[in-house]
Amino acid sequence: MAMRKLLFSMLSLAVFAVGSSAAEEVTVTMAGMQYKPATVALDVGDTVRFVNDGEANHNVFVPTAGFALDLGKQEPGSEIIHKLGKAGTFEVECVFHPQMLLKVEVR
Ligand SMILES: [Cu+2]
Repeated sequence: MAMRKLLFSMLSLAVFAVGSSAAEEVTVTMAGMQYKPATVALDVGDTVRFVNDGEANHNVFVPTAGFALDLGKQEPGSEIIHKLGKAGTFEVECVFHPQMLLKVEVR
């Protein structure tokens, strides 16, 4: 009887997980002097997890008007989670490495 009750609880959880519209999270890594992936498309309320898995300091800097952002120096081994607040397209740069570019499209 207890087993049956447990099974029912697990099924309820599974249905809940599928039915809920949980926010999505995409991981962007910074090793090799580049953001990977170089383009992400997400919805308002979703999050981007910036992971510095390289050996240099990196940064998340957004120069795009209306989306200006500077998350400061991000050291190797650290991560920053950023929530996307509004729709639009903006570019992310690293102030230390001008060749690092990431395009973020928020729907
Ligand atoms: Cu960098």
